[in-house]
Amino acid sequence: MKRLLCPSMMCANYGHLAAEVRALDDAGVDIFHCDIMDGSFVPNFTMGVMDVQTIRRYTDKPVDCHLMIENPGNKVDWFIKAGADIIYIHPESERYVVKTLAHIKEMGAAAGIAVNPDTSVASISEILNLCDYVMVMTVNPGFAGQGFIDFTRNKVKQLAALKEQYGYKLMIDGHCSSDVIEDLSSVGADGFILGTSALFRKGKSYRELIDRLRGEQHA
Ligand code: S6P
Ligand code: MG
Repeated sequence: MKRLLCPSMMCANYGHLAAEVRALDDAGVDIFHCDIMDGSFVPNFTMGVMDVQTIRRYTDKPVDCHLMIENPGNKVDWFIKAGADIIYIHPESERYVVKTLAHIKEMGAAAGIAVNPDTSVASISEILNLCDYVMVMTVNPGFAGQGFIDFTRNKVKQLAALKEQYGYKLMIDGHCSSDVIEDLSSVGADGFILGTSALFRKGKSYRELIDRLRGEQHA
C-alpha cells in the first residue's frame, strides 16, 4: 500500500509559505502536518490557526493539526474551522478523551491520537476504537531535529498488530529518516511525518526526495 508522506510544516521556510505549500503539493505529498504547541504541554510555540488557514488556501490535499496543547477539547473547533481535515490530540493532555474524539468526528473531521514515548498501549486500549489515526511519537514532542527513541519501535509493532481490528492508520512522528521509514514500514506503519531528517534543508528538490521516500526513482 502507498505510504502516507506528510511534511511537517513547522520545518518549512515561512518567508515563502505559499510557495512551499505549492512545491510540496506538486512533489506528491499526501497530508500537510501542522504542529500546534502552547508552551505548556510542550516547552515550545510554533504554528497557530492563521498558519493552518494559509496552508489550507494553497492546497486541496488533507491538512492535519497535531495539537500539543493542554485541554484541547474546547479548541478543536478553531482548527477544524480553519480547514483541518484531521485532528490529533494527546490523551495525556485531555481529561475527556472520548468526548473530544467524538466531537472531532461530529464536526466532520477525522480523529486521531498522538502517543508520547512514555504512554503505553495498555493505557490507550479503550480509545483505539474511536481513532481514525494513531500517531506514535518516536521523539519527545516539542522540537524538530531530535534523535529517534529506540524503545518506541516496540510500541509501533504492538499498534501495528491491532490496526486491522480497530481500523486506524498508524502514523509515525519524530526523526523519520529514510532508514526509519523503511524499517517501520516493514513492521506495519502506514505514514510518516517528514521534518529535518528526510525532507527539509536537504539541498535537494522536494520532488526528488519524495520520490525516493516512496521507493520510486524520479526519471
Ligand atoms: C515535534 C513535532 C514533529 C516535528 C517533526 C520533525 O514535536 O510533533 O511533527 O515537527 O517530527 O521531524 P524531524 O525529522 O526534524 O525529527
Ligand atoms: Mg507533529
